[in-house]
Amino acid sequence: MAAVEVKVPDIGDFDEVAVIEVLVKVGDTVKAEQSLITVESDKASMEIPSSTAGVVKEIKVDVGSKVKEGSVVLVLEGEGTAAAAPTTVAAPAAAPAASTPAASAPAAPAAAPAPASGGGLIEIKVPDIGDFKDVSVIEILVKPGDTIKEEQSLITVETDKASMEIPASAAGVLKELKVKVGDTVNIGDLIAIVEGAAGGAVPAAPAPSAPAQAQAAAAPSAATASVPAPPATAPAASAPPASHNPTVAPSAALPHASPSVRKFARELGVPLEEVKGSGPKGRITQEDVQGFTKAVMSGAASTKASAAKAPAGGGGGGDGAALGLIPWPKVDFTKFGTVERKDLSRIKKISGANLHRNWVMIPHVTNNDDADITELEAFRVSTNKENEKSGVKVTMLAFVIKAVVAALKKFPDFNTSLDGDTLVYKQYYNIGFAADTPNGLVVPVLKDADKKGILQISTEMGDLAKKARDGKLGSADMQGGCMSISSLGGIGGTHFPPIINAPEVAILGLSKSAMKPVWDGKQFVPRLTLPLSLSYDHRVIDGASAARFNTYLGQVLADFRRVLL
Ligand code: CAO
Repeated sequence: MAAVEVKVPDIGDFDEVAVIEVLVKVGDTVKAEQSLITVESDKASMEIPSSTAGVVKEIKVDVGSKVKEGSVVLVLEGEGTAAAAPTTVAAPAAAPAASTPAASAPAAPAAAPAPASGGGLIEIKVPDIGDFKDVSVIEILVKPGDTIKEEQSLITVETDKASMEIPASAAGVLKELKVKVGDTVNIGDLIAIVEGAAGGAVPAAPAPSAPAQAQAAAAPSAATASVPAPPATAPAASAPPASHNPTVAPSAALPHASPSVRKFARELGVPLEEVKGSGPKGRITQEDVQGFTKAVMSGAASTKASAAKAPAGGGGGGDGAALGLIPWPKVDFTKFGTVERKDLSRIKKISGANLHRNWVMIPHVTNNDDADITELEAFRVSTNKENEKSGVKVTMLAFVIKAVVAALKKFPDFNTSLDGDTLVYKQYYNIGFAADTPNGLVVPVLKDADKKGILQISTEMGDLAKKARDGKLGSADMQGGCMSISSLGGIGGTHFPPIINAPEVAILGLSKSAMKPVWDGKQFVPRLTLPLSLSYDHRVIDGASAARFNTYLGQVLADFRRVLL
């Protein structure tokens, strides 16, 4: 077991870069090529990988430290044979020839701007980007018709270890873009066609007096002879090149985050520019991305895109393009009569965005049933009479909340949330209820309903409903729900399919109870029936379970003694 110093490899022309993240700690077992630290200059952020496997004995840098080629990052207790590798990392001279030392001529002439068709059109191609293969285009920074300056960034590309911009080597008017977001590109691929400013090809070397390598570090050029080869930094011929290619700059327009955080955000579909960074200088950390995701999923926040795309009725803001739909019809209603325009309330915009996402993303099925509440209603009426003086009014909803808790206990799959391919089972019983307010729909959550009696539930529900109507609900009042109930019983209707309140997996809709003739085996008898509409997430709950849940719910409402069984 030899102690091995892992050093910063050749990072091109960067003198010093700041350590912005230390990704391992003493005692960690690291694999070869695992990222150890993230460093950042004003032009690139990159992760420095380990060239060898081993156990971290000592870390020689902190967040904020400045490092340069040759600085010791950490000391590893290596695994014998690989022990020599770090030395290779830090010593360009030892780098394999395949890693193209900077001093050797890049394949730049091939990437030099060349008239595409002779008439002043210049092809801009992906420059020599070292060992990178199939890098993803994550951003297009220009559009056809734009007048672009030399060295203006055209696209941003990203690997899992580095993000960088590809600039134009020639000024002119952008005639055609040859790539789009999501494409993968390689050295030599055509990015764009530019009509040269002076009607001709732009000189291949924008600053002939500057040494090629230095120039490239300052302004990597997509199509000029000044594009350098990547520095000789590969720890091994097969090593990932990400940390070794500071020859292209990261997007200034991109939020401040390391490549791995960027990748993490992209996998979750999180718009990084909407995430507030809590790291130094506002850098976005993995925890920030997780926090944002949780806030969106719980309904406490929404992304700009979802808010814009989910106006009531599906029209207006969203064009449906994301779903491959034809655009929302644009109609000049004034052609047919007088109209008045009113902006949606803030609550409507937020709830609309959430409802839209839930409707689109959750495969809903609704199971309809009727509960016989004849006896329960009689009990409710007598309870209200007895408690008249207390001022607490008990409605059917309080009993339904208790019955739902009993059903959740019997069918725990309904008290879950999906987290990727994992189901999170909750061992608490918080029930949300939709409340109609002058400004729109909100869903306060009644906490620990299993521990409360009907009178306490009725009191708390009344308080929460009042707070809702007064616009005074705090975000804590609306968080932590297990399942929601939407009661239209006080208004009317028979059955309706309520929309699940993600990340919950089921919602119960209540409609107006009515006297119905029910066959008791000998005759029809009048029974008060309460319509139950149970919408469930079919990814989590199958139809048979839903039918059992709804049936059990009806049985409990018909006779609460069932809960004791
Ligand atoms: N069948 C028949 N009558 C019912 C009933 C039912 N299922 N549920 C309630 N009622 C009666 C109540 O007993 C009460 O009668 P009285 O006035 O004679 O006492 C009356 O309807 C009004 O009840 P309520 O609405 O004040 O009380 P609640 O506990 O049933 O509901 C709340 C409280 C906050 C949920 C409700 O006021 C509300 O906002 N409902 C609308 C929810 C909603 O908008 N859902 C749709 C969401 S999706 O767009």
